[in-house]
Amino acid sequence: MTETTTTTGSGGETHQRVTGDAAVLTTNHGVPVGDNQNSLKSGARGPTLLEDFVLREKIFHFDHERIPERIVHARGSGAHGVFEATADISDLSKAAVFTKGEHTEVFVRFSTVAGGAGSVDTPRDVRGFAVKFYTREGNWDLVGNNIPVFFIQDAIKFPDLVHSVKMEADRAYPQAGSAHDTFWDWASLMPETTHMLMWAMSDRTLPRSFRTMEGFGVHTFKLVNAEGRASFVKFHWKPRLGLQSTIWDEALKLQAADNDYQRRDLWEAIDTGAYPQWDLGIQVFDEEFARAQPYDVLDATKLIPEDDVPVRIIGTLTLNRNPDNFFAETEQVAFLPTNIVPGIDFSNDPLLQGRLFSYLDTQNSRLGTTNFHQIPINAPRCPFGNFQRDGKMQTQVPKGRANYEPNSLAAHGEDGGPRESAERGFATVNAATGGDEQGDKQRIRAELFADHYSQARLFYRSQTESEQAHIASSFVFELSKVGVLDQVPPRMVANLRNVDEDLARRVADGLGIALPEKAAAAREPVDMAPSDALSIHKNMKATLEGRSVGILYADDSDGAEIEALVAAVAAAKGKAVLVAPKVGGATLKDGSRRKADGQLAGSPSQIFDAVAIVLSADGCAALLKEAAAVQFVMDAFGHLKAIGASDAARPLLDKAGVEPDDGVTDLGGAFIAAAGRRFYAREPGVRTLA
Ligand code: HDE
Repeated sequence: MTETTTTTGSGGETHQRVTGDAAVLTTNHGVPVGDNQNSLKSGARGPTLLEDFVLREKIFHFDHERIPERIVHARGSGAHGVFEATADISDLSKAAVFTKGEHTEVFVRFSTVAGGAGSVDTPRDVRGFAVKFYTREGNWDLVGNNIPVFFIQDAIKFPDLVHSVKMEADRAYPQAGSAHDTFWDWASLMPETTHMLMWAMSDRTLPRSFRTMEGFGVHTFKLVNAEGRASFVKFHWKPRLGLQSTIWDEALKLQAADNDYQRRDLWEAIDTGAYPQWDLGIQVFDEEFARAQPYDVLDATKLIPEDDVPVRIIGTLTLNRNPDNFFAETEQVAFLPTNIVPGIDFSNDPLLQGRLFSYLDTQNSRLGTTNFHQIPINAPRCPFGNFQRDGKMQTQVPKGRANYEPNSLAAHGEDGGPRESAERGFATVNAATGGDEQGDKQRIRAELFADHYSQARLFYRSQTESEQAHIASSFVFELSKVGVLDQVPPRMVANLRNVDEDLARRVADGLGIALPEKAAAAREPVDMAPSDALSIHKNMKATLEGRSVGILYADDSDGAEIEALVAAVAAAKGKAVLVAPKVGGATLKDGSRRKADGQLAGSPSQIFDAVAIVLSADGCAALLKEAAAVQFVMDAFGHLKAIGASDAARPLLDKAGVEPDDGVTDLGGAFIAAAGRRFYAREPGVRTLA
């Protein structure tokens, strides 16, 4: 079936979209193409002719299919959705997007930071969490990350950060990872990175999926109410599925198993109607609170403990539609922290201030035109218009003579164009009421910015024992990858002594180096009360919802056992995935065939959250000689996952070194309960951590 639809864009222009397979193929200029298989030649074996405009246009366009990838956050995955405001915060903000009951369309792009567009989904890296709200008062972009703080305090250091972490300038590796000389050289010389490094070395940078990570606006912003009163605010996204992360060995193996692990997870979740959801929370505070803290709220390397200012939930984000086209939408979407709406405002955070310049600028080099706002994914969904004109790729066709203002064209019946509105328009909060300070022009930072360690310590001390071990081990791993720059690891450990002596000792031991002298702190750190909100383990949900169970079976397996499991997993809102030695399936005990979803060799257990082994004695005996089967079980155990097994499958568990614990069960209800969890207590028995 062919369907041709004509839609009208926001500028009044029309777009034609043809679906189906029977429409006539045309050139870009609408000329029907008679032959899409052969170029025009002078004789069957003769040269190709320059006059072949069909060939030339096709190759010309193809040659220019790629645009410059983002300098950071190049690899990303996007989705459409809706934001629903669920609380009345009109006392704080007049923004339409926050009107209780208001539904606003959104586009969200998740990303890694360091790798190129074609890199993998699972390096140890910060994740971008960028949300474009198409509000009825214009687009608001909340361009955040999955970590609430940042590496640097001042925008002037951003190019240094990015140069140091991306692949090294001469050798062009490593791709997508910070475990190399130049990053740690730079970071160890920049104590202000310490707090963010703690987060980066934790499992926060190994999220299990985009659906199970938090998002943060990072900077302090302002909310402004109808009376013009401003309050400070921090934005938080809290995943409905709770927090989940992988562990390092698993992340490494995931990279081999599926480069697109998180992109696929997001796509499939939306595709199957398991719409990912986050609650939007705000931490609101005033100037008096800000002044009383031992840190500066304008410093992006600091967070505000939730125990001091609880997060208040004001809305829900639901991602419910996959993009129609990756390039047109996910690649061309342009996020701008300068996209702000009446009722929200910037703070003087010097990092945010730098971003306000950068993003507009980068879109011109990436998308090649000042008219990038006309690309459908970037265009506001509300009416928009002004007197800006022309430029590359102009798609709007304004009528009449009004391209200047003021004008009096209306007096003669001509369209005079739009006008500013003091009532409805965006008005910057007066600095005096916004709580900001100004002064002489100086290259300087505020006094409390000099405290680089208090919150790094707060973060470390808020973690569980297992999480602390992961952090120490990550530092050891990353610093072990520093090659010739011998001075770097001790310099880093010297900084860590200001965070926590035990952490510093563990990292030094893990590296096999002597504990260096403590680095001098620019400002002595203070102790802050630990906060449960900073731990992943304390914010996990024991649920199968959003998790997958790999069910390994083979010839002679019991079909009833398999079906019971599949039904139980589905009832618990999980996803069952059948894995067999051959993807065509296996012949079950009753002689029937059961098709598999994945072949064993291509479906290692790291792509699942829990595994079930359903084998007969004969089936098990056969798989004992199959390395992929042994590895399947061994990795599930090593990655701290639940393993359910039929009695006859025990020899496979034994060969894989599985030892009994709460996560090793039979195939009944105990398995379904266990499959929604990870068994971190198992870890000391399966690997040595720093
Ligand atoms: Fe970005 N950042 N950034 N960044 N950033 C970009 O903009 C920049 C910072 C973040 O999915 C670029 O369109 C500067 C903090 C995300 O398209 C660029 C500074 C946070 C994304 C840029 C920062 C972020 C970007 C590259 C320091 C968390 C991906 C392409 C002053 C709050 C958005 C582009 C997407 C992308 C500059 C710091 C998050 C070059 C100069 C802090 C999620 O403009």
